[in-house]
Amino acid sequence: MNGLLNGKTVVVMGVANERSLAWGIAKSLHGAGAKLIFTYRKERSLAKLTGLLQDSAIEPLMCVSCDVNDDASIEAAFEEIKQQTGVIHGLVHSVAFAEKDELKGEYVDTSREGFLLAQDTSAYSLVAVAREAKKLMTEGGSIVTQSYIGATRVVRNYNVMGVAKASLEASVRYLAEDLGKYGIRVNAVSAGPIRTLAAKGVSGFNDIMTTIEERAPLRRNIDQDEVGDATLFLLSSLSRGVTGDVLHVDAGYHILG
Ligand code: KAL
Repeated sequence: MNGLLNGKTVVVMGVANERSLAWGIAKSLHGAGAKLIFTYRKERSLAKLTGLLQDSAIEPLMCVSCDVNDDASIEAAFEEIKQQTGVIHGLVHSVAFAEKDELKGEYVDTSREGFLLAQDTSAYSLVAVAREAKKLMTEGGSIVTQSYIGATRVVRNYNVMGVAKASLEASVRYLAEDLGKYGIRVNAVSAGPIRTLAAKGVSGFNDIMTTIEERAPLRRNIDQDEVGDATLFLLSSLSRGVTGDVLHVDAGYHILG
C-alpha cells in the first residue's frame, strides 16, 4: 500500500478476466489506497469480476452495468455512480472492440459497418464517458485510456483497430484541452502486446511477442502489472503536470526505427 490514491475514487471500465489490462490496473490502484467502482457489459464479465474481487480481497464501492455503445446506458451508469459517491477523481477506460473479420487480411477491405463499430466502441466511447465523468470530477481528476502502437504505425492484422486507436489518441489531445480548465487531465498508455482475451485467437500475435523479445530495448515483453503501475502514475498527483500525452509501456519498442 503506497497511499498515492488514498481518499480517491476511481471508475475502472473493461475488466473481462484476470488477464485484462483493466484488472492489472485495478490491482495497482487498490494497492495505492483507491476506492474502486467497476463497470461491465456482459453478465459473464460481472461473474468473473466478482470472483476476482473475492479472491484478491478487494471490496469495490460498486459494480455497475455500462454499455459504451449506448448513451442512455452510460448516462444511467454515471447517475448511479453519482448517487453512490457524489465525486470521482479518476476514470480508467480500457474498452475496445472490432469484428474478428476486420482483424485479418487487408485494411482496404474494411466494411463501413466494421469501421463504424470499431470507432464507436473503441474511440467515441472515451468521449462519451469523459463527458459524464467530468460532471462528477468536481475536485479535478485524471482520465486514462489504453492504446497500442498500431495507432501510429502499420501493424499487420491490426487494421481497423489501428485507425480506431489513432482516433482515440487524437481524442485524448482534444479532451485534454477541453477538460484542462476544470483541473481534469487526459492521457493514454500505449502498452506492448499482452495475451488478453481480446488478443485471443488473432493470427500473428505470437510472432509479435517474439519480435518484442528480440528487438525491444529491454529485450522482453511487459505485463499487466507494469501497465497498472504506469496508469497509477497517470492517475496520481505524481503526474500532475502531464496531460494530452501517450505514455509507452512497451519495453522501449516504439523508439526503434
Ligand atoms: C496486431 C495485434 C494482433 C491482434 C489484432 C487485433 C486485435 C484487436 C483488438 C480488439 C480489441 C480485439 C477484438 O475486438 C476481438 C473481438 O472481435 C472478439 N473477442 C471478444 O469479443 C472477446 C471475448 C472480448 C473480451 O473482447 C472484446 N474486445 O470485447 C495487436 C496485438 C499485438 C495487441 C492488442 C491485442 C491490442 C489491442 O488493441 O487489444
